[in-house]
Amino acid sequence: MARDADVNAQPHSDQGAEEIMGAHRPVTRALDAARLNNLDPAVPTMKSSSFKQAASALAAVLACAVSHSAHAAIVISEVDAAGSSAAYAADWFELTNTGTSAVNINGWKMDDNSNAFASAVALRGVSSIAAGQSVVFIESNSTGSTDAAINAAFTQAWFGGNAPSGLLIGNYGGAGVGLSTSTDAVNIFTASGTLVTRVDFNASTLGRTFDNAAGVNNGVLTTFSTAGLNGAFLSANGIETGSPGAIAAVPEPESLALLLTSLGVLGLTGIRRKQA
Ligand SMILES: [Ca+2]
Ligand SMILES: [Ca+2]
Repeated sequence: MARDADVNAQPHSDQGAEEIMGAHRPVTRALDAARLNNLDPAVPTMKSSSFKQAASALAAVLACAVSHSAHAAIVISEVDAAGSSAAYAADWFELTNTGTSAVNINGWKMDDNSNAFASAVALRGVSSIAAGQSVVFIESNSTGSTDAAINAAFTQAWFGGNAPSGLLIGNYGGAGVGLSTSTDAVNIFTASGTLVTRVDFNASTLGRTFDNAAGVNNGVLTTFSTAGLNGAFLSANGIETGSPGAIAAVPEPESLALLLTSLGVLGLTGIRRKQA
């Protein structure tokens, strides 16, 4: 029974605290009401509700700006509508992240010149593009069952079977999308249907991809890849010229070492001059 008494004692103790706290409540409520009605001089002149609305609107604008800037960094840097005539028999395009941070492309889609999210098909196999990275997306079927074979044939044709380390290949495919060699387009959408970037192009030249290292957005591609420019080279099988996986020449290990050595020599020369 003593135990019951102890248990019962607790609410009494809480009640005591409530009574003490309760004495301050009217004051707290009055302060809250004053703040809400903007009577407190410490609060900015804008009404609390308007301030909250403005703050949330600003947050939305900033979130949109950040999201937009991340998307704006993605360009369709190369298109090969004549890839279907190549040994690997598949068209492809390349996306490059020209920004300074990775862009999550989960759920992103592509469409051709029907220019509609409703008819767009999923980009698969790649979920993020690192800053400065160029990723190749090769056309396949809608299920992905032919991806591996097509990607291997592509790697064989362009790189003799040995793709450069870090080369990322994704795929897409389905009824309604296909890049025509006469005239067509590539549209890239986010998972929610926002158009990220798009390009149009007219007649293709067999054996040369469209080079868009310049980053044209919502315009017509007119430049064909030329070996030695913007990382373009003649494919290993000697059929096509393009730059899958790059938008600039990647220095060979030997030439990079030579460059670093030259810089080192220049640096030493500079130090010697200062000392002289
Ligand atoms: Ca088409
Ligand atoms: Ca390229």
